[in-house]
Amino acid sequence: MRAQQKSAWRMAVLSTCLSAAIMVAMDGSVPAAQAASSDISANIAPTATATASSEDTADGSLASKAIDRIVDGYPNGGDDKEWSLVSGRTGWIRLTFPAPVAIDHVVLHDRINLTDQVTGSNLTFSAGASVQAGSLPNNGRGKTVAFSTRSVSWVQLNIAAGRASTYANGLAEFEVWGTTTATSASAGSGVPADNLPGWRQTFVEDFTRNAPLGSFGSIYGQDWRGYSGFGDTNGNGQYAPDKVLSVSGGILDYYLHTENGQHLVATAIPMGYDGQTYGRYSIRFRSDNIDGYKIAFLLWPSSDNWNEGEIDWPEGDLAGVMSPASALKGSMTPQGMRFDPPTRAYSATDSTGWHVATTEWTRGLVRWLWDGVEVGRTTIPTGVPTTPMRWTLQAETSTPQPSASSAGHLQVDWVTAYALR
Ligand SMILES: [Ca+2]
Ligand SMILES: [Ca+2]
Ligand SMILES: [Ca+2]
Repeated sequence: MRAQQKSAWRMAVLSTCLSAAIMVAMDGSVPAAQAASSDISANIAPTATATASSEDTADGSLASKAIDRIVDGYPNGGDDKEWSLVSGRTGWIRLTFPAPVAIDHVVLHDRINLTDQVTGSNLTFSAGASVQAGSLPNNGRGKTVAFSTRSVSWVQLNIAAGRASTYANGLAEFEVWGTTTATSASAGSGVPADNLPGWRQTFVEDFTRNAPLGSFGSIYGQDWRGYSGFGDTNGNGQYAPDKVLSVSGGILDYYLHTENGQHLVATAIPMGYDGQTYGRYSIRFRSDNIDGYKIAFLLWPSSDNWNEGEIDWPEGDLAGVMSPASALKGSMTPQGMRFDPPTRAYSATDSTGWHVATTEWTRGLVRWLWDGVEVGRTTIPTGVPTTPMRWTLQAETSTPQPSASSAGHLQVDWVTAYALR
C-alpha cells in the first residue's frame, strides 16, 4: 500500500520545486458549463438550524457544531468542533430545515473522547415513525442509521442513555443524507463545472488541448508532467512521462509499455506540489487490461513527511477492482504506517469501463465514492490527515512485474477538485 520510495520523493521535490509554476484555480480552458441540473445525494445537515435541550456555551460546544462538517472535538481538536450538553447523559438535538427535504439516512458521530458515549438513542421526525438509533461507536466513527425515504422539515436525535463514565453526552457530527438539486453538477459523463453543496470548485481539467508524446509538460505545465528519470515504488518501472503521457480527443493517455527492456510509467500532479488541506477530488478514467501495471492515485503530504498520512483512491491493478485506504496520521513505526479502514473495501466493478472515483476529505473523516456510491470511509477521526496534501495520479509497475510485451492505455477524461466552502 505504501506508494512511494522516500528517495523518489526527495528527487521529485528537488527536480521540480525550482520550476514549479503553481497551477491556479480554474484553468482557462474550462468548457462552457453544462445547463443540466441533477439530483444528487448529499449531507444536507449543514443547511439546517440546530437547536438542543442544552449546549455547553462556556466551551463553545454549541448545537451548530454538530453540523460544521468537522468530526472532531475534545481532547483532540478542541471543544468548539462538537456539540455537548452542559452535563448529563440524556437530552436531544434537532435539525430544522428551511424547507422540507427528502431524506433516507443519517450518520451519527459520538463525541470522540472515550469518557462520554451515547449508549441509547432514537430519531424522531416532523413526519413519519420514529427510528431506533441505539448506541454509537465511542471513538466518533460514523454510525449509519437508514430508514424509508421521508419528507421532513426537521429530524431530532433523542439521547436516552450513556455509559457510566459519561459527564456530558453530545455529538461530534450529525450527518443527514438526502437528495438535493445541484445545477450542472456531475450530470451525465461531462466534466462537473460548478460548485457542489458544501464544496467550492477550485480546479478542473477536461484535456481540451492536444499534446503529442513528449509535449505534455510544455503544454500542460511541468508540474502536471510529474516525476521523470527515476524508478517507481517497487523499482521495476521508470518514470518516463515524455514517452508515456499524451493528450488527444479530450483524453489524457498513459501509454504503459516497455522499451529496450525498461518498463515505462508516469505520475501526473494535477494541482502542483503545494496541495491543499481537505478537499473533494474526482477523476473520470478507464483502463485496458495491462498485466503487471497498477495505479495508486493518492493524496500525499506536501511536506513529504509520510507520518502526516496518505489517502489512496482508487488503487489497484489494471484493470481490476479498486480499493481505498487512509494511513493514520502519526502511526509511523519502523514497520511503516497503519491504515484505516481495518477491512479492505473494493469498487463494485473493475476499471475497464469509464468510472468516476471521488475522494472526500474533511476534518476527521474521509469518504470514497465510485460513480457516486460510497465504497468506504475512515473509522478513526483522530487519524485523518490535517495538513496540506498534493493530488498525485501515479501509474506504476505491480507485482509480479510486467512482461516486455505487456502494454496498454490508461485514459483520463477529466479531473476536478474542490475546497471546503
Ligand atoms: Ca462537528
Ligand atoms: Ca465518545
Ligand atoms: Ca475530457
